[in-house]
Amino acid sequence: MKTHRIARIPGDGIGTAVLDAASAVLDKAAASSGFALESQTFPWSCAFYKETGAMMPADGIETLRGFDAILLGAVGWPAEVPDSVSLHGLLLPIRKAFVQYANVRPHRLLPGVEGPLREGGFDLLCIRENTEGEYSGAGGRVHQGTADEVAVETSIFTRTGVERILRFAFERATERRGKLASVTKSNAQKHSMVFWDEITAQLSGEYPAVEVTSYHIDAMAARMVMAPQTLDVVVASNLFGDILTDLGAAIQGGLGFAASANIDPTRKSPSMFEPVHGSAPDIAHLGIANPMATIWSGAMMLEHLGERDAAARVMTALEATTARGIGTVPGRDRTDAITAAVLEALD
Ligand code: GGG
Repeated sequence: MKTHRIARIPGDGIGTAVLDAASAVLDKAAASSGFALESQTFPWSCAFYKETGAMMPADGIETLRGFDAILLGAVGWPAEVPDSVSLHGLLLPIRKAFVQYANVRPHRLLPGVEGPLREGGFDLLCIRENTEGEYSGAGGRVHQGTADEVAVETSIFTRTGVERILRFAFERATERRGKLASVTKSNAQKHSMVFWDEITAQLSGEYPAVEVTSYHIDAMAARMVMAPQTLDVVVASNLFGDILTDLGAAIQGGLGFAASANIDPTRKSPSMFEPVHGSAPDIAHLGIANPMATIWSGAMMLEHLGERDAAARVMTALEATTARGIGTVPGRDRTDAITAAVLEALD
């Protein structure tokens, strides 16, 4: 039987609950589609950091390299571990080491889910640059603790990095409705963002079927709220993409619905699939975490692994569940009940 090797990293807070839910659904879809998911679970998390002083072992990246894909829950918490440690100690090194330069985040309303907007019909795909930009980690602090203290955080944009994410976005727009929105703040940031705009203009000649519009981040934030139905593919830098996709989650009904895929388009390394949301420690022990985003991320993983039929069946089951009104209101239904309903819809 065809087998895909999956590294599971539940992480912190609600990460375990949502990952267990997704694994139950994905395993069932695999079994009925004639393949298997051979999963190994790694306890790498903030709790692991508290015990060992690191978010993952020194050979963590090499361990993950032996897998076909990584499924991650959420990191961040307990509070005494700074968020920057969880991000720079686990998520960002994985994205960078495996050149997962495209963070793909779909935003649309599932049936039965009421977003906060009056016009519900939108279907947009955010592509976030995932390996450089504002999250490069370059910078430092001097004169700490004094009145002269200075902190510098340097954004790094390379031609290779910008060109490859823009090409990826142009290609997604070509496959979809042929519209690409490129997001910068090039009126204020006159080096990196002007560079991004120039490369967008250079590439647009190679994709004549794609209509490209450049937006400033502030205008795009307003457009995603006021007129998301006018958008198809949206591409942005690491920080801007991170912020816009929480906004995308909000218009699709909440963070419980926002899925994501950290993709290495060359397929030389494992890609990583995770919900957009964090560890939500305030609800971690209440049993009410919404597993929809993680199940959807799992469907994206199956699609990436070439299991198109199983991926489509998982999405159909997810949509059948929300169409029944299950899991559609944040905090109302229990994680177990939502998972059971998705499993039942997979029959
Ligand atoms: N679901 C993954 C998670 O815990 N994300 C928390 C977070 O802060 N992510 C920031 C990022 O995606 O760059």
